[in-house]
Amino acid sequence: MQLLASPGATSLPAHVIIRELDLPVPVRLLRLGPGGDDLAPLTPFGRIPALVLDDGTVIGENAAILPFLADQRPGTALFAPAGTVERAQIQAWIGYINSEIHGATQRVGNRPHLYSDDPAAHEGIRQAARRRLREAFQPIEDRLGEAEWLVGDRFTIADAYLGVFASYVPHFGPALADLPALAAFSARFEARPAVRAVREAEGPLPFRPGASAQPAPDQEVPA
Ligand SMILES: N[C@@H](CCC(=O)N[C@@H](CS)C(=O)NCC(=O)O)C(=O)O
Repeated sequence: MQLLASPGATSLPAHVIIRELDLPVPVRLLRLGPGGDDLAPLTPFGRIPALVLDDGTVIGENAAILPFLADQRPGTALFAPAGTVERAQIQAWIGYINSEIHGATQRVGNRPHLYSDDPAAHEGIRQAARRRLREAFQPIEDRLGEAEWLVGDRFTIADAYLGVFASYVPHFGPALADLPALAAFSARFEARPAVRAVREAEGPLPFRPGASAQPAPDQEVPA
């Protein structure tokens, strides 16, 4: 197995779970953005993360990859057994973050040119997306105001997924400044030994809202 990733990108949660579970999965770091690696032939949806299995099958999307990685260690506290309410709750948060935080709001704000050909409209789209992003974070803020982690009383794959988006929040400025419980969560997330190890292995965060990701070296992080 091999994980296709890029420094500080939305592949970070999968890399974190590999470290949390000490899975023997090497991580290949690719370059995103202009002049970067062509993801289309490597991944099903032209995006990272992607998990390349030993038989050549490639699985895309955190929503599939995170549970798949956790299931490599049956009984891990990072997920929950099939058929349990906790498993459904963990998957619900991953679905919500994937659609409402990333797809519907964060990506719109970062790439307004995809939503209007008129450059004069881009700033308005960016601001509206940030307002909507703030609203979308409210259920998360509410939950984290009463508990340390999204489900139960322990860190799960849902928290690993949220962790990467929480790390982007300070870059959005005043529109997202008023999320104290999320900020405290982000500090807890970044302090985890697995997250620190991944940050160190991946190198500097290339993410800046409104800008393309900076090229990063195509390198492999050993398992
Ligand atoms: N919903 C996907 C989102 C994946 C995604 O958007 N990946 C971005 C990087 S953060 C990507 O690969 N973009 C392709 C590119 O920038 O060329 C997931 O969470 O797995």
